[in-house]
Amino acid sequence: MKILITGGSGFIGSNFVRFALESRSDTSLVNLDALTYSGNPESLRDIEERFPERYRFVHGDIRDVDQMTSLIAEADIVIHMAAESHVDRSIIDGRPFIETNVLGTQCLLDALRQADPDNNKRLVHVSTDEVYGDLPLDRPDLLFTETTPYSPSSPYSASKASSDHLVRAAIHTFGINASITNCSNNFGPYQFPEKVIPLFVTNLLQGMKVPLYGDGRNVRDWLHVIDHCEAVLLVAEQGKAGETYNIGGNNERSNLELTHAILDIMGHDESMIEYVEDRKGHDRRYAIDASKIQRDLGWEPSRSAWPEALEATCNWYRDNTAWWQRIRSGEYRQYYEQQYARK
Ligand code: NAD
Ligand code: TDX
Repeated sequence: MKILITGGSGFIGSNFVRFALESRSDTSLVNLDALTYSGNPESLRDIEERFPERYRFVHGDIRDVDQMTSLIAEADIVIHMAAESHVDRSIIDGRPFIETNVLGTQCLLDALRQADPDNNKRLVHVSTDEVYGDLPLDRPDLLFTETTPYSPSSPYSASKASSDHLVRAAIHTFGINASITNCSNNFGPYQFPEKVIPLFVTNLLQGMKVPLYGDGRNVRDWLHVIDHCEAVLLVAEQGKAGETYNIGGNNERSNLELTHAILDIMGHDESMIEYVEDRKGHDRRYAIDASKIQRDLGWEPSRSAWPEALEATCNWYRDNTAWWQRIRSGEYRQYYEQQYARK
């Protein structure tokens, strides 16, 4: 099986590359990535050495339709993960989100149709639970299902919702062989330290406080990244064309609960919390009903147990300081200072 992944040098992408090559010995993989600020070749250095015959990196942009067409022509499966992925950055400037997430997805669909007019190739479009908007804190019975109406609230989630609609339209209009996955918050190794878990852990490792937005009562559902990768690969191999699959960890935590768990693991107390101004339009709660993928494909999370999986993740950042110190000392520093100076 030949897989083309977009965005394979990012957090989920690099974990997917490693998981797919390690778990499928008959699979080769091409990773097309533009190496924006969140794409990091360091995350796949070992893979280049371990799988020289089965892994190839291509530096490129999903908006380059000609290059995408020739890469798709050589693949059996396309896993589309490339995106601008950070809500806070989309609040500062939404334009790159439209350019990559919306225009980029349309370019990928155009390339797919040129490379594969008979719709033999399989596409998995990787998306987020944030397209459904948010849920009230006082209705724990409510969960997002695959038929929940789209109601995105940030520029990021609006751009991901648009990309989902473009894929749905291409399925309906042109009959492409695609499925969409909508997943909750991922955690694990190689996550860019602007997202809450690696940000808080690396702040503590550097003796800094952790900036908690608002009252800290917002709730997220946390899924280990390898559980997500396993689900995406399963959808690619066995999912039905035209179907959407929600993927979640059944692991809802308030940000305050998450923060206390991280402080405990890292040996700190709540004096290290700094309450800062809330995120604009901050979604209150996300929660996924993942019963469809469990029923149809037999998937359920097996690596997201709390707090063990969180502890293993904190330990990974503790043991891999070189990976994140290079990021935190570079261009990202400027973003951090700008972002938290405003709060
Ligand atoms: P990330 O920001 O860590 O990685 C994104 C990757 O895409 C980077 O390697 C970047 O260089 C690449 N990229 C960006 N623009 C590109 C372009 N124009 N052409 C080619 N490559 C480009 O993001 P992530 O957290 O790994 O998320 C991956 C996907 O999963 C995204 O589509 C995101 O919306 C979705 N998702 C993420 C989460 C999460 O919790 N992180 C949850 C659900 C869904
Ligand atoms: O400094 C912070 N302080 C804080 O309290 C940061 C960065 C975040 N938070 C809060 C905001 C959220 O309620 O923590 C929660 C998680 O924030 P993020 O890590 O930025 O993730 P989120 O906004 O929930 O979005 C993530 O999950 C869904 C990913 O970034 C998206 O790509 C994915 O689609």
